[in-house]
Amino acid sequence: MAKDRFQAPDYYLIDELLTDEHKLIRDSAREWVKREVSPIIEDACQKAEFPKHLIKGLAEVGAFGPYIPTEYGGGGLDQISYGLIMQELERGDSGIRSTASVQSSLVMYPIYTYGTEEQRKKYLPKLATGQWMGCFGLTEPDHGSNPGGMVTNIKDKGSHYLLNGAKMWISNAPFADIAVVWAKDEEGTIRGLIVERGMKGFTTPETHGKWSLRASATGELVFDNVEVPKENLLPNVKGLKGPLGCLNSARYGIAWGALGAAMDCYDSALRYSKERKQFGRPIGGFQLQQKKLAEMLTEITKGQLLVWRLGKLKNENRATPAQISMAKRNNVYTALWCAREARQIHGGMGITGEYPIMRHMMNLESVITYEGTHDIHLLITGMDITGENAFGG
Ligand code: TGC
Ligand code: FAD
Repeated sequence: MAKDRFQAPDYYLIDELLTDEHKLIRDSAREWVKREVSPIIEDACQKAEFPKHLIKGLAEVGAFGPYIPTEYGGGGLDQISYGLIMQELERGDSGIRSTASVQSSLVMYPIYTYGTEEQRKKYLPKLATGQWMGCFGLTEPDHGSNPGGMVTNIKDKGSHYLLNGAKMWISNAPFADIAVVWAKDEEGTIRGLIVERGMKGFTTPETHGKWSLRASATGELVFDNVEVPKENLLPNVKGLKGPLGCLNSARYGIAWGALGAAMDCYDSALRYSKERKQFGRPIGGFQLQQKKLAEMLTEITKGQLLVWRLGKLKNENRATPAQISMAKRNNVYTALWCAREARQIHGGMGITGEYPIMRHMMNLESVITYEGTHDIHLLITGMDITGENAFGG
């Protein structure tokens, strides 16, 4: 890949809405991505390998549990800081942001929010430093958009729970030390458990052949009569609202993250349009290319304002799940659309690994599906504004 010359677009001077601390956090994540991610990411994607050596650096830039209190090893930061870190990581690659999203919002968040004090102390500091990595098992082969239908189950055996079932499409599964797993108890109530690698009957086969998120490891979680100690149950939540509460936090991070990918595509396309000449002039001088660039910047700017406002609401505990759905849906779609426009501006070069465009585009095909599909988020908005449930069933 060519040298990383990224310059972030900020058409509406949104920097002025950020504190000095926000900018410091954002800039250090940006520098780290330029130094550590950009030089190796194309190769990692081509080889379909998760660059595990980045875990230490991710912890050092505060990507693991930015908003978890410092007494548990987290960053103690606000929600806008969290968003900015996700934006910068996904500017590098969606798979790198995915690793951090899962660790922060889908593993540390539920342990912090639904766990006991002992669980917080045992797991959170090690997750914050990346000494332990986690994954989140909600989706099953037959239950994706409808996780409430899950069949993975636990039975109370007195001294322990007996866990059976399978999860699929699980980010970080192949190398995770622990998994936060959602399963139904004998009454059919969804409960969360912490399952540790090494427990007998627990395996994590890797999913191969992906054309998307190739620098992120994806796998299954298979539970064959796994004996999970009772102290590994997350006691403070019951029902689907447990996993969905985690998703609110992760979807919020993705709304910021996807903009990072969009900004990278725009920046690369703008530079290319000034440097590439056809018919004796830079292609940026043609109206058709200007239309693409102007519309990309317009959509990015709208997305930036959306997440900034959402972050303010989230800091005040006023962001609703439906508002988060709107931002996730809009910003991921914006990013995918920008990637497609940028790909055209780069002409044939746009399909090569010389530029980040095609990698972002393929990654975003997963991002638009995971954490609730584009359709599901529209239905969440539809239900919120009409009061009518159009999910069916
Ligand atoms: P429904 O009857 O509407 O709700 C059941 C209970 O949950 C509550 N609830 C929420 N609570 C917190 N946050 C939310 N966002 C919530 N949405 C609903 C609700 O109030 C109710 O509570 P209670 O107390 O009455 O029991 O549930 P439903 O079965 O009709 O399903 C609703 C639906 C479709 C919106 C939901 O299930 C959904 O969002 N589906 C999409 C599934 C999804 O997003 N899966 C993501 C898997 S994880 C992942 O993709 C990680 S990728 C990570 C990476 O690599 O970055
Ligand atoms: P389905 O639910 O089968 O949907 C198929 C199509 O039907 C979609 O277009 C959908 O929008 C549409 N559809 C479904 N229901 C309706 C409806 N009611 N009305 C209209 N249209 C509908 N999950 C985890 O638990 N943990 C992870 O870490 C994780 N990581 C992932 C990583 C990757 C790379 C990918 C691709 C997925 C990951 N997922 C993870 C799973 C992801 O959350 C699911 O793929 C997603 O929720 C959709 O489920 P599905 O793939 O089963 O699609």
